[in-house]
Amino acid sequence: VEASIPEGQRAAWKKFSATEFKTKDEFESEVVKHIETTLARSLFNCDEAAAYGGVALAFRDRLVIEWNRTQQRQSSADPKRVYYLSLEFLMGRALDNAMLNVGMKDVAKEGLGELGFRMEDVISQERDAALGNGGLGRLAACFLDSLATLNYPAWGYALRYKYGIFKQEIVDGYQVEVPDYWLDFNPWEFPRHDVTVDVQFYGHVRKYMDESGKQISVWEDGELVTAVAYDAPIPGFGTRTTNNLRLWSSKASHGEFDFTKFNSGEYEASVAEQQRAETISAVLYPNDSLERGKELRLKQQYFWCAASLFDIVRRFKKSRKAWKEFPNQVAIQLNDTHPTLAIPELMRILLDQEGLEWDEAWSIVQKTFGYTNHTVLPEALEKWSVPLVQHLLPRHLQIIYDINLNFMHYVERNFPKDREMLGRVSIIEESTPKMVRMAYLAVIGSHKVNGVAELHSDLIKTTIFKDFVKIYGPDKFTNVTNGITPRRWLHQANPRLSELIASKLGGYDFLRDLTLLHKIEAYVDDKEFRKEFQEIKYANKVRLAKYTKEAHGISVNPSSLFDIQVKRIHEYKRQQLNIFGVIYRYLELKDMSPEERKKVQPRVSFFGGKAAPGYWMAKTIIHLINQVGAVVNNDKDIGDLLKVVFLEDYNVSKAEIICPASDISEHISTAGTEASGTSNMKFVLNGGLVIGTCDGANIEITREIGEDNIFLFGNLSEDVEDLRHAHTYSGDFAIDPKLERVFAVIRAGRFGDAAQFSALVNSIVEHGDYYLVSDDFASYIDTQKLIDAAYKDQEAWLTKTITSVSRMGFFSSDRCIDEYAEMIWNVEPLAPPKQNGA
Ligand code: CBF
Repeated sequence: VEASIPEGQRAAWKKFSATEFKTKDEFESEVVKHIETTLARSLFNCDEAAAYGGVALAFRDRLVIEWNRTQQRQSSADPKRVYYLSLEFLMGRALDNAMLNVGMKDVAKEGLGELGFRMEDVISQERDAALGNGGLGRLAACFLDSLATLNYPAWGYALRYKYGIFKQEIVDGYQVEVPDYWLDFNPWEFPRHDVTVDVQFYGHVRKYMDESGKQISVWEDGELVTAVAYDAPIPGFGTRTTNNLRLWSSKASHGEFDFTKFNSGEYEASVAEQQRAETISAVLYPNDSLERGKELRLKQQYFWCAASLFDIVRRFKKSRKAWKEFPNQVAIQLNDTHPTLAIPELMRILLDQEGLEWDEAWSIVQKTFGYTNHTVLPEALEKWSVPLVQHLLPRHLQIIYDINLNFMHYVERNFPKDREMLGRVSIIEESTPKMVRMAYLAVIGSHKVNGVAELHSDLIKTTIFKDFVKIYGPDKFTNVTNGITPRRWLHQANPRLSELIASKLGGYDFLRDLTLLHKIEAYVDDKEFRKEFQEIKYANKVRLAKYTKEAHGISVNPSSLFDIQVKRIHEYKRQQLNIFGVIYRYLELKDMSPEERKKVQPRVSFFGGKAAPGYWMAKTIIHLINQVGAVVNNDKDIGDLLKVVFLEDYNVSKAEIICPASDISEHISTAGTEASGTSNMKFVLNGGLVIGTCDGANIEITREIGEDNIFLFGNLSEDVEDLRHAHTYSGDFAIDPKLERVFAVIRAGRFGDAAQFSALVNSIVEHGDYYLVSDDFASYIDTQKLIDAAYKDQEAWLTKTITSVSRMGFFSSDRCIDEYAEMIWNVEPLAPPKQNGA
């Protein structure tokens, strides 16, 4: 490693090199120092927010020491590295995670007590880093945690959005979006003003022949925007490896401020360029499984890909290895199609800047990239219009056309009889305007393509990528079933359960090897264990009930069955099925005599999740949920028998309170639409059961925990297309009578102005019921009845939950990362050297 301090002065450096706090007193001294100096507060004006700042900075110092060491170790060993390109990293809060991974939380808790603060209050001051929409972004965050924990040399690359996903407020039952100023105080990031990349847009391409007759392409003119790196340390658990998440922020390339314009009185123009440049990294597009092509989004994608690739190539070139070694040093994973422009960008670098021939460059590119598909929904598959790409990235469009031409030749040679195949698989869709199909480009430019659960990986091979399986053979396609990090989703979210498990397994090794959980199945009949397990669930329900009261003023009884559906609001996830089911339950309760009601299992239906701001139907579903809540929760006949709660602004830190508190959680997507789902895993790992369709990872969860421990219902994915066809063409599509009853009361205005909900109802009654709500309604209601009955037998229920937890070992994101490393990346861990006593 190159060092800037000369040999003679290193002794002094080593003597004064930063050290970690090791005792309570040292911790307190660090906290007070940071509060008094870094934050300029004192004994007399230190609130919880300042205390959070002091503690976060004290822990950050510890992190940074290991982070520097890890980066030095990786630079000198120069192993193959993984680069995870994801436009979203839904990190949540960092402090609690840092304390767990770095250790010393107990010491800190005691020290904080001495300084006059409670740890929980301080932790809750932190704002979520909400740089993601939902499952895809949270998966990326779990993967970073696992990569560091397993000592893989890995970097995450994304954008430093000034505003993360919007904050959701519910006003009169409607979702209202307000900005999330998460960067107001963020102690976890380090601006690297010396690490910048100038990214080019627009302009034109000039071609000429050099002396040797080789055609040269030069991308000229246009506009430059500077990418500035901001780094965040990602600590592993039980290891000193601390990896890096690099986020790019955009700024004008010619400085922030144009003095000439200012001096001539053009005050607004003097900062306009800066504002235009900053817009690129200003907002996270708040869409999940729904792509809307906007020029700014394409700009974001290229800006991020170009800066990241420049950085990756710069690091590779330091090793002075030959270009053919690039894929042996670099594995780039494309998290969905969002980073697909990295493929033509790497081609551009290799061809135009490094002078490689096409074939060599293309072989390097294909060996370097892997692509993860996260959805088969047609509306979520990205396409960009050719004129837009031509305008913004003229050289890339040429490269994409060349990639396509070579690919077309290949297909033509291998499938000369299947003329239509060319049109079907072409990267360019011959529409008006022509479109670039990003998923096809990602498949063609990668050596492996994976889905995220078994059913999903099978489906992509028989639907969207069917032709590509014929072209490349099945081996190019693989499956890596998603997982979650047990550090956050068990230990942090549910410390008491984690402690109980540790007490039986003789320590916390299960947090690094989740398959060890199987050993707790031996305690399924152990009275003490059962009692404590049940008490923990109850305490977690009390915690959620307290939160519900504080945040929403709604009292819920923790002895009720807690039924939870939290995730993005989307028709395919079918929150509408759930709320229609709640209405049906309400009508049945209303029909009952007081005596009959006494026999009923009380239930609280919790919902949570954001709707994309432009997705009207999803917003209507939120509105209906809130309207139903307003009626049901105030109905004296009903009392505690049924409550409906919409938990506002669902995010990662709230999920940490919500997931441990469920008895039942709902994962009820139309079969074949949810690629995997990961909250299903979080709920089961925390001792809740699932009502679900045969979709995504529900299927593998069933395989692992056993059919007796899950409540499955609904049509199967293989029948979905036929049912849809029948709705449209057979003419005898009849709405389920129970659902019809629900619609009748909605139409009668029981939950407010019926007109507000007519589009939602009509999507089922008149417009073909694409998501099969009516087809699955009866089986959903019947299954909910089974759940009520099963819950009455608390002992049997407890056995199911304990058994399920013990069988969840497969769903650790550590397992996923090892699978990616072996099947896709071909990378090895680089463990830190053992320290004394470690
Ligand atoms: O693979 C992670 C998750 O990604 C999505 O959220 C996505 O954005 N496409 C899917 O909808 C989830 O099923 C999946 O778990």
